[in-house]
Amino acid sequence: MLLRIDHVGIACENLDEKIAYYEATFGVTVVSREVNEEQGVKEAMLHVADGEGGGSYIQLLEPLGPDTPVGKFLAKRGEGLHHIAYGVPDIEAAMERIGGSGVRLLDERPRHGAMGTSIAFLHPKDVGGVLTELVESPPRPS
Ligand code: V0V
Ligand code: CO
Repeated sequence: MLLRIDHVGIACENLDEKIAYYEATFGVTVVSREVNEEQGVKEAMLHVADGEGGGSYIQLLEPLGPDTPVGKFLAKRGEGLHHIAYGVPDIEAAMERIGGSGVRLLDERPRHGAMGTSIAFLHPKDVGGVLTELVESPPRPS
C-alpha cells in the first residue's frame, strides 16, 4: 500500500537559512517553493532521490503565524522533525482503509500539497506519536 517515503517534514524558524544549511551540508537542491495558506506554511522541497514509486524529498516548513500547526509545534517543541509522509497510489482508498482501522484522520477529504500532490494527515496520537501524512502524486509525464 505504501510506495515510498515521499518526504520528511522539518519545522524551522527561518526557511531561507535552513535551505542554505541543507544545501551546504547535504548537497541537496530546492525543486519547489510554495506558500500553502490552508496549511499555514511557507515550504521548500529539496530533492533527495528518485525511485520507481517517485521522488523523495526533505520538506522544510516555516509557519505563516503562531496559530498554525507548525507555529504551535515550534512554540511547544522547537525546531526539528515535524512529520513523515508516505507515497500512496490512491489517497482516498488509503484514507478509507486506514481510517477504517481506527486511526483518526485529520482531514475528511484530500487537501492540496506541494508540487500538485493530494495530501491527508493522520493523528500523531494514533500513530505512536508520529504525525503522518499520506501523499498521492500527480501522474508523471510519460
Ligand atoms: C502535535 N503533536 C504532535 C505533533 N503536533 N506529535 C507529533 N508530531 C507532531 N508534529 C502532539 C502534541 O504534542 C500533543 O500531545 C497533541 O499532539 C495535540 O497537539 P496540540 O499541540 O494540542 O496541537 P493541536 O491538537 O492543535 O494540533 C496537532 C495536530 C495539527 C497534529 C492535530 O498540527 C494538525 O492538524 N496537523 C496537520 C496539518 C499540518 O501539520 N500541516 C503542516 C504541514 P500532548 O502534548 O497532548 O501529549 S503542511 C505539509 O506537510 C504540506 C503542505 C505538504 O505538501 O506536505
Ligand atoms: Co508534508
